[in-house]
Amino acid sequence: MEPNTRFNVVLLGKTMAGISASGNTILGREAFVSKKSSRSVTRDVAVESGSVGGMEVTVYDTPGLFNTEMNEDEIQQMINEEVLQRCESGPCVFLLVIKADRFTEEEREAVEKIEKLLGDERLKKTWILFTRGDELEDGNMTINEFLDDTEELKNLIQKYDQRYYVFNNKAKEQAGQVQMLLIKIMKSYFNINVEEEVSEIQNSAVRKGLKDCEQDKSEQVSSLSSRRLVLLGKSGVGKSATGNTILGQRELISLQRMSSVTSECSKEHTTVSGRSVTVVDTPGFFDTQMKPEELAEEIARSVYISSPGPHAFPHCVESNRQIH
Ligand SMILES: Nc1nc2c(ncn2[C@@H]2O[C@H](COP(=O)(O)OP(=O)(O)OP(=O)(O)O)[C@@H](O)[C@H]2O)c(=O)[nH]1
Ligand SMILES: [Mg+2]
Repeated sequence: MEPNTRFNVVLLGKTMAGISASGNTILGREAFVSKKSSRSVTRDVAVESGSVGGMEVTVYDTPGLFNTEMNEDEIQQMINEEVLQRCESGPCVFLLVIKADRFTEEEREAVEKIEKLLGDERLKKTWILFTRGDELEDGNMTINEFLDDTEELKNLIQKYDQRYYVFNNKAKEQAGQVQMLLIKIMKSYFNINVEEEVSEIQNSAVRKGLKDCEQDKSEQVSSLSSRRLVLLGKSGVGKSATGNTILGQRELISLQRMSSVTSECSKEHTTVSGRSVTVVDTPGFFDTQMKPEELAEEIARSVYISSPGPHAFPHCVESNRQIH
């Protein structure tokens, strides 16, 4: 990702799935018209931008399939010309919006049509975005329990290599769920496959101290090659301290303050269990005092300086806090 490029997020789905509402949740404002109606509300592509957790994001809202006001050819042509031919000038992700509700024949057909419209290459950058997380919660159901109930949805998620997320578009506080989605998308965008393995090493290092961890993991990790980690997270959660723990040294400045101490990315190397580890510390992702453009540029630079690209983006959160 080049510094200063906007991250394009394209929302697609069946009418009434909550496409426009999800766009509003992402941007944190009423950017698109979203309402209950007997007729399809969105009849044009709408494009709005904003800063999300310091990242400049452009969101594309689209008319939903099985629209009551437009025919399928008209919708598909509009999406093709006004979205697909434009959104890929920069980094781009597609969100296929599905109601976390009964998966009917129409829902299945809508998914198939969108998949056809996107084509195989774009599908690799496509996530399933379930809406109505609030209704799942009301029914005391986790998303996993919901998916387990429907074989078709379970298979769908598997086909998308577990790239799915749940939105509650009615939540009062929405920033957390959006930031989490964005981080997941970024991790996947840079094709990170070994995150769990690395974060397990990192967690052990944090929990037990680097020495114990080395003993525990030495057999498991000795055959693995070098690793590059980019630390992301809210200001003040301990990214630099985590980096120091992994590195076993005090190279990255760590101070307990509310404002962001790290205003530039820094990179350090060490050897953990015979493996070379590079840690890139980043400015606080969310509530830093840096300007959004500067922050986006710094985070993009962190990816660049971990060249040829990071293996993982450990996302630091305080252990007593949860982001839903
Ligand atoms: N409870 C709940 N309602 C939601 C959620 N997301 C969307 N809705 C509601 O679903 C209805 C349709 O939402 P929209 O965002 O307008 O749906 P759309 O897919 O853009 O629909 P069209 O533009 O009409 O094709 C609205 O009444 C929303 O308030 C959600 O997460 N929870
Ligand atoms: Mg809409």
